[in-house]
Amino acid sequence: MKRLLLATLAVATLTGAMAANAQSDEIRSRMIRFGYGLNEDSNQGRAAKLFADEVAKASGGKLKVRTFGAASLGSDDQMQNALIGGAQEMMVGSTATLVGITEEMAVWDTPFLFDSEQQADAVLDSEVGRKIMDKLEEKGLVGLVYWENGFRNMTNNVRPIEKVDDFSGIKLRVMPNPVFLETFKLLGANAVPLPFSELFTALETKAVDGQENPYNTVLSSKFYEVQKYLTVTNHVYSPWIVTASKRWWDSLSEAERDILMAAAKKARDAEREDTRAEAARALAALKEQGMQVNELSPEVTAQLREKAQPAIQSVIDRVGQDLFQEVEAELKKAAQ
Ligand code: TK8
Repeated sequence: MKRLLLATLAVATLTGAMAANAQSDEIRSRMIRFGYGLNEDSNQGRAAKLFADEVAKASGGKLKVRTFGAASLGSDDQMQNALIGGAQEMMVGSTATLVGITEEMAVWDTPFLFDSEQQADAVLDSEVGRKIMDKLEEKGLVGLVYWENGFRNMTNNVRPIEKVDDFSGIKLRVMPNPVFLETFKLLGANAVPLPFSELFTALETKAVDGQENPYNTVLSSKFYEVQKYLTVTNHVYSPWIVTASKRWWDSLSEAERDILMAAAKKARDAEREDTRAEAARALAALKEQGMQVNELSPEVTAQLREKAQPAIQSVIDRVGQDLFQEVEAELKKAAQ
C-alpha cells in the first residue's frame, strides 16, 4: 500500500514538473506589461515601441507587449518592486535607481567614468557588464540589456554654471541614489533625491532649482519650459537597463525567452543610434526654445573631477575593489 502511494506520488510529481516547465520550443499567448518613465515621444518611448513590434513579429503575434510610458505604472522604484513581486513583467529604467537593490550597479554612477559612448558600449556589453547585470537575479530581477540614457548635463534657474562655486546653494534634484547624492554635495549643491516622475512639477513649482539629465530628456520632458540655464558638464554617463520579473521569466519557455532577448538587443542597437542622432540635434533645439547654454573650460572640468574624487572611493567601497578593477581593465581595453 505504502509502495503504491509512493509510486502514485512520484508519477504525480513528474507530471506536475512537466506541466510547469513549458516545452522549450513552445510559444504561448501572453500579455507583457512593459513600463518606462519618460514620455512616449522620447528615445525611451520609441525604443519600447520598437521592442514591442519586434516581439510581436517574432512570435507571430502571440507575445503581446503593451507599453506604458510617462511612469503610468509608477516610478522606476515602484516598477522594480512590481517586477520582483510578479505584478508586472518588464520595464526599462536607470541603473542608478537599482542601487538600493543591487549595490554593484553603483559602478555606473562613478563620475566621469566613460569618455565616449563607444567606450560605454564596449564596457557595458562586456563580460563584467553582464556580471553586474546577473547580480540582479538573486533579488528577483533579470537584466536583459543596457540601453543608452546618455551623458548628463546640468540645468537650473539660478545662474549659468561657469565655475565650481556656481553649484553653491543650488537646490538640485538628483536620482534617488547615494552616489549622485554624494557627488553633488561634494560639488557644493544642495542635492535633493526625487523620483523622475515628480521632477517636472518640482521644477515648475520651484521646489527645486535644477536637475541633470541628457539633452534628449531635457527636450522630451519639456524641461526647457521651466529651466533657463543649461551647462554642458557631461559629468556622468547614465545607462538604462531592460529588466524582467524573474518569477515570470522563469515560467517562460526557452523559445519565448529567446524572442524577448533578441528583440531587446535589436531595440538596444536602434535605441543607441536614435539617442545619439537626437542628442546631436537636441542642443540646437533647446537653444531655440530659449535656453541659455554654456560650456565649461577644460580647467573647470578638471576642478569638477577633482572635487568629485571622493565619490569614486565610495563607489569602490560599495562595489568592492575587485569588481571596480575589472571595470577599469575593460575600460582600458576599450580605450585602445
Ligand atoms: C526615467 C529615469 C530617467 C533618469 C532620471 O524613468 O531619473 O533622471 O535619467 O531616465 O530613469
